[in-house]
Amino acid sequence: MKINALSLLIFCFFLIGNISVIAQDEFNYDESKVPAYSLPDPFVSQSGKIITNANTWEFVRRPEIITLFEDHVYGQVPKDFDAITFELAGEDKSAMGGQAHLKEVDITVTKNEKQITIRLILFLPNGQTTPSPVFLLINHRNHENIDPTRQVKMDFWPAEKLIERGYAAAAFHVQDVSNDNKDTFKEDILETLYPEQLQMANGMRGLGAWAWGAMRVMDYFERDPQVDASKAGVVGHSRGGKASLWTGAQDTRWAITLSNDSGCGGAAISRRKFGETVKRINTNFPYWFTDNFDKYNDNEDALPIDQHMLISSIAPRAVYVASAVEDEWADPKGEFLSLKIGTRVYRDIFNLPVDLPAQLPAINQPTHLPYVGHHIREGKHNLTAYDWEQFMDFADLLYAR
Ligand code: GTR
Repeated sequence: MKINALSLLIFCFFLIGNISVIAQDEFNYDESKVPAYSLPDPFVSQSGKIITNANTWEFVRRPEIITLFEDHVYGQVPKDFDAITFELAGEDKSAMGGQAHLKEVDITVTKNEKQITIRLILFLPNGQTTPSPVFLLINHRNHENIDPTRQVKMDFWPAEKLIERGYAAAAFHVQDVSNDNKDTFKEDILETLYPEQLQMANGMRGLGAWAWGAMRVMDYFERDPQVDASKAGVVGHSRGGKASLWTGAQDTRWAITLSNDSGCGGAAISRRKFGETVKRINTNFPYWFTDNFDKYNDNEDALPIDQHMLISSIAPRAVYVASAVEDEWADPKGEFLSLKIGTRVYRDIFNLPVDLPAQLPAINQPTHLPYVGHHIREGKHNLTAYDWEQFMDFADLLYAR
């Protein structure tokens, strides 16, 4: 049979048409097609004990939940090392036209005579008589987003605006701890400090490494007299938002945990399978999660946790979930539900006045309760000046209490 150019072209169109049908069918954006699901109960321990008070929450249920997330989702986050040092690598006491004091701090962690260094960029507001509250951004985008020279200024990290409002602006790049790349993610802390983790099915991977990095920055905050470490917020966008939630869930030193458009493996309920799914994220980004997470590809109902319990484990410290209406891939409704259901622990265990609306709130109408914040803004998947303004408004309220 002879294949001429026209029939080849027709065949190609046929193929492309079918591929796009397959691609669209694979992911659900239709609320009526969200499967029925039941969520694991944060208030019942693994041995069946009903958790009713802060003591059993703190000492029984919360540690269980953290271990479940380690074993099934993010992997362990080792905390042991031999030494940590902080070295001022650069300083400008009149940065931002005199408004801020810039410190570039090298945080070096040593284990078994091997070292890695995280470069922290920190702007402190000048003219303060008391230590400054601080926001730390876990930056996974280009380095220019956190430019210490401020020749480049991006809304992704509006350091000038933070300074204007009396907050210290801090950021580090994830590449210092684990490169955001499936081939090279091991090269930093994993191969250097914690190689045994790479052999474990519940070992640390990318997101855990980034959370580890944020914790080392907190180690620094606790030692800098210009920083009020008791008023520190950890912020991340998307993959960074997954890492910030995992940071705040484990490390109780953070006063506020903020996630922006964190989606699947972040704030969104996995069982909803709306937009990005567990299988899709494990396929595209296998190096973010621990190996055991693969067991839940097309099998979300078997997860012993869901993401609402990540929110619960932050209690009673403040938590903020931000979404964008055009970011359906991250499932804004699933992100809100997770916050709504997860923060029942704040109310029922810690007696905090947390009562989120029953339905996903309207666009650009933030809900700022004393310990829980939420907004869904107009626009796409991104971390914007609007998001940061809400984060600061929320922190203003919390810290004024
Ligand atoms: C998307 C990915 C998400 C999210 C995001 C990001 O492509 O599917 O899980 O993390 O990237 O980090 O921007």
